[in-house]
Amino acid sequence: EGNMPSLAGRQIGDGGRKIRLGVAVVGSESSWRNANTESIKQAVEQEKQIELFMRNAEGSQQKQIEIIRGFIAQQVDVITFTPIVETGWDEVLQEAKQAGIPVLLSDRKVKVEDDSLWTTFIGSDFIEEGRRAARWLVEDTKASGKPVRIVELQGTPGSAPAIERKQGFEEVIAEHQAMLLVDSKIGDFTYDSGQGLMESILRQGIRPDAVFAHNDDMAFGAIKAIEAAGLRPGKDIRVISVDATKLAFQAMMAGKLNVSVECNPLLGPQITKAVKDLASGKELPVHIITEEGIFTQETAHRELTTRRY
Ligand code: GYE
Repeated sequence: EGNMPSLAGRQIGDGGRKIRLGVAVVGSESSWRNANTESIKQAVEQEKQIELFMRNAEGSQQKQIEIIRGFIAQQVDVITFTPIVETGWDEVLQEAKQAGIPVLLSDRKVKVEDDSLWTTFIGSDFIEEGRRAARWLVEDTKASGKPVRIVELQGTPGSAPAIERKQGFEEVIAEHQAMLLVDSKIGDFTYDSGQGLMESILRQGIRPDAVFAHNDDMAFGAIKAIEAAGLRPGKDIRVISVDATKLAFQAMMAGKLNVSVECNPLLGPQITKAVKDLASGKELPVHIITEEGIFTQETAHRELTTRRY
């Protein structure tokens, strides 16, 4: 930990100039993402101590690397970014470290040789989210005693949430003989990818008992495709997703989505707190993990009124 960049003694924050925070968001692929970006903006707006430089990588790792390089050249005090994929960050994070700029990972993790290249990860436990999705399905189907044929719609290849949701889901279904993953397709967390993948699955004549989509938007696309094929989503084919956005609650209340595992996008306040702690020389924990639940059609009603995203 000793070689971590430190802001102490730079005369920023309390009593000094503002803390310059560079944020490189990953894109605008889903409603979860839009809520996450908005949360960061709003949290910083409420902080008189922090000045925000926010840029959107629009789904491109190359662009995100360029944005981070721009922040380094601009000499921001802290960099926060959501790595679109896990790998390929060693070089640019080395550059940030050499410039003495601490890096906070927001929402998604990285795999790098040297973990001292980043300071703190703030976000969810994606493996647990995958397990929760699978556990629900095991519970919901166990009375039937029949095999459960599952198709999976994966998020952006190489991204932490796609890798880890798959891992957690598979870990649980492996313990149950009746659970059969008959197909797993690669999408990108968008509505369109969910729709297109589900269409092609159904066109091949596959009629699964359940679809596990790695996020709500892909599940909504899949729901559309299931309906277009004359089947009833939520009944003929169970639909399971992750995120639990407002639209997911509406889909659950309409009976089309069976369950959504919560993934909280409202990370802004934790990020601004971490930035202020850094500026005042406090040591940050390596992981700041969000607490989350799971919502079904039975509990959707209660939550819908209070959901902000
Ligand atoms: O589940 C999905 C988004 O990284 C947790 O990215 C995030 C995921 C989220 O596009 O909707």
